[in-house]
Amino acid sequence: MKDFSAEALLPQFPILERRINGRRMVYLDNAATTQAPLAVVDSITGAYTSTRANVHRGVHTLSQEATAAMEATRERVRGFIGAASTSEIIFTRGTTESINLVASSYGELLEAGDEIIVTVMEHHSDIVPWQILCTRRGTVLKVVPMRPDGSLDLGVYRSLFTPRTRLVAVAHVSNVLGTVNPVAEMAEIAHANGALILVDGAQAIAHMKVDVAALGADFYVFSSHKMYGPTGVGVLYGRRELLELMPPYQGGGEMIGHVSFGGTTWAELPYKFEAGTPDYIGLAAFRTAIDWLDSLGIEAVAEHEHRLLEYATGRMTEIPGIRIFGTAPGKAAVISFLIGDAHHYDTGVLLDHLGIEVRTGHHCAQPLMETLGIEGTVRASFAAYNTRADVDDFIAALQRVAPMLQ
Ligand code: C6P
Repeated sequence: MKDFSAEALLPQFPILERRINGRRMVYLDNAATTQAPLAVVDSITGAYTSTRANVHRGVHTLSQEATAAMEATRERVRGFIGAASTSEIIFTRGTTESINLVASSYGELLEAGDEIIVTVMEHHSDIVPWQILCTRRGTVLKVVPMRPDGSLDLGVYRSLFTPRTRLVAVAHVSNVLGTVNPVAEMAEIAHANGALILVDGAQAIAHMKVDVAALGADFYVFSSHKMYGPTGVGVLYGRRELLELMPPYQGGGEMIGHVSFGGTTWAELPYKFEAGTPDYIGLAAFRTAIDWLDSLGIEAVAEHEHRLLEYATGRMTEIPGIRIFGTAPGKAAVISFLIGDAHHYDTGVLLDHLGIEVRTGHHCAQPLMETLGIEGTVRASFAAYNTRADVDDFIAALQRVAPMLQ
C-alpha cells in the first residue's frame, strides 16, 4: 500500500484554505460533492484555453484533439472499473441520468407485471425512475427492508424474487447510513433468479476498489463530482449484450447511423446512448481526476477514511445526546446523526457558524427517513484530504453546540 498523508494533499485544494464566519473551514460534505484538486482545475482551464472545439464532428486539429481527450477518458474509466470494452462506457450527466437512462431504455423491454427490486435505503435517483417506469409500463416495485444497524435483510431479499423479477437496483454504499451493501452476493442471487442488477456506485467509486466484473454488476453508475472531478459528467457502465438490446434513450446528433424520413438507424455503442454535444471539457478533466485518485491508491484512501471514521465516531459517542444512524460493520466514512431532539437544520446552522460544513436534511432518501421515524439527519462525510485536525475541530464544535440544543 502507498504511503498516505492527507496533510500533504492540502496545497492542491486552495478552497480548503477558506474561512467561514471567521473560522477555519472544515469541509465534511464530501458525500454530496468532493472538492477538485488543482490538477483538475488546470485541466479544465487548459481545455478552454487550448483545445475547445466540438467532438466527433470535425476533421480539424482542434476538434480531433478534443475528441481524443474525451475518448482517452473513456478508456481510463474502462480500466478503472474493470470493464471489458469502451463500448460499455456511456457518458452521462451523472448517476441520476445514468439510472434514468436504464429505467427508460431497458424499461422498454419490460412488460406489465414484471418486477423490480430496490432497497429501503436507496437515494431518490434509484427509486423515482423506477416508479415512473411502473406508471408507464405497469411494472411492480418491491422493497428490501433493513435491520436496525442499517444492513440489508438478505433473507427477505431472497424471498422477494419471483419468475417475474427482472432487475434489482441497489446502492453500493448508502449515502445516509454508510452501509456497504453486499452487492456481489446480491448479484449472484439476482442472476440465479434470472434477474439483472444495477449498482448505484455514487458513494462507492471514490472510496473503495470497484471492479464491475468481480461484482457481477450488469449496470454500474456513478458521478465525477463525487470523485474529485468536474460537475455535470458521469458514467453508465452496462454489459455490452444488454446495451445492444436496449433502444436509444434520447435522439439527436451523434447517436445515429443514418437519418432519413424513411427510417433512421442507430450508431454503434457507446454513441447510441450519447445524443448531442457532451460536456467534453468536463469529460477530459474527469480523466485527470481519475489519474489523481489512482495516484493516491484507492486502498490507501479507504484506510485513511476508515481511520477518520473510527476516530470521529468514538469521539462523538462521548457527547451526551448524540444518536448515530447506521452502524453496520464495515460501513463507509459517512456519519449521520442527531443531537437529542434538535432539528437537523438548527444543528447544521450552528455548526456552519463555527466553520463546519456538513449536510442536513433527508439526503434525498425520504423512504429511509420514514423507516427511521425521523425527518432528516446531520451528516458528516469524509474524503482523502480530511485530517485528524478536521475531526478535532468538528468534535470541538459539536461539544459547543450540543448543550445549546438540548
Ligand atoms: N447524493 C448526497 O448528498 P447525482 O446527483 O446524479 O450526482 O447523484 C445522485 C445520487 C445517487 N445515488 C446516491 C447513493 C447518491 O448519494 C447520490 C447523490 C448526494 O448524498 C446528493 S443528494
